[in-house]
Amino acid sequence: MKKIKRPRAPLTIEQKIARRNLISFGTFFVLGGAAFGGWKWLLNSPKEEAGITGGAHKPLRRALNKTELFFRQLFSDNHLVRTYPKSRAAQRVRENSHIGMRDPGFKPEDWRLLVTGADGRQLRLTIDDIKALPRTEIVYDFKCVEGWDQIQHWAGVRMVDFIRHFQLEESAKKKYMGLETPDGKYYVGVDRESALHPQTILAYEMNDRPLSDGHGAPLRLIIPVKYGIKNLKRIGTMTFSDERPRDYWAEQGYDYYSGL
Ligand SMILES: Nc1nc2c(c(=O)[nH]1)N[C@H]1C(S)=C(S)[C@@H](COP(=O)(O)O)O[C@H]1N2
Ligand SMILES: [Mo]
Repeated sequence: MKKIKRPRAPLTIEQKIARRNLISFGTFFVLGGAAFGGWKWLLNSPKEEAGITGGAHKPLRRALNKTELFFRQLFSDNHLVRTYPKSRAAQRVRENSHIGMRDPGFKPEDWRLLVTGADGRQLRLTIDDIKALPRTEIVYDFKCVEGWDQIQHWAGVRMVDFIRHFQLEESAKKKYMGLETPDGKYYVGVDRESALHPQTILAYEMNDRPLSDGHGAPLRLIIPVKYGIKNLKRIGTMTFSDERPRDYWAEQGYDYYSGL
């Protein structure tokens, strides 16, 4: 005898809600249990021997020690901004605002990049010091919060290469990098991950020519993961801190991160 499959009656709204509640409730318990288990595992994990950081639980310590891993993760190709062939780059590149670039006393030949490490160590670098490092190029879509964008071609040194070369790794572990114009009138704070993003560069060329004054000569920030406002032109100083450095547009109410 053939069994006839009776079609199941469609669930009523109430049944559907009840079922969904049961699922959410279950998920809550499972996840909650996992979190609690994880916490207990951490609490019961062995403590490391006495020392500078003695007493920290080993799994935490392991995470803290992974500087190399930290840098390697920043190099992951997962979050790269889209790039274009050079032929797509604009020849007439837009020039926007010039805050911090109107100091009549500014002499390009006297310019130095003043870097203050987290330990207080100071570097005074010439543009040639910076040009001596490996050169990198990028062609990408530069975006300004005012509503325009343009495919542009920049060249300079990758921030990570700069950090490594001048042995600023310890400083670069701070949560933020602060950059200011030589006269201190325009300034930005950048979160560590964005500052060390593999596409972030200290740029000294545009379209294969040295930066013009208006575009930030002799050195500017090109940070493709951020809107234009963070791309500080004419960098004078660089600092590192766990506190947020002051930020010109954040003070005017713009998002501090201004990420894309
Ligand atoms: N020193 C300085 N840097 C600055 C600015 C500025 O006014 N002063 N404007 C920012 C803004 S809002 C944008 S969109 C870009 C514009 O860069 P550009 O003039 O090379 O197009 O620079 C950024 N960097
Ligand atoms: Mo902008």
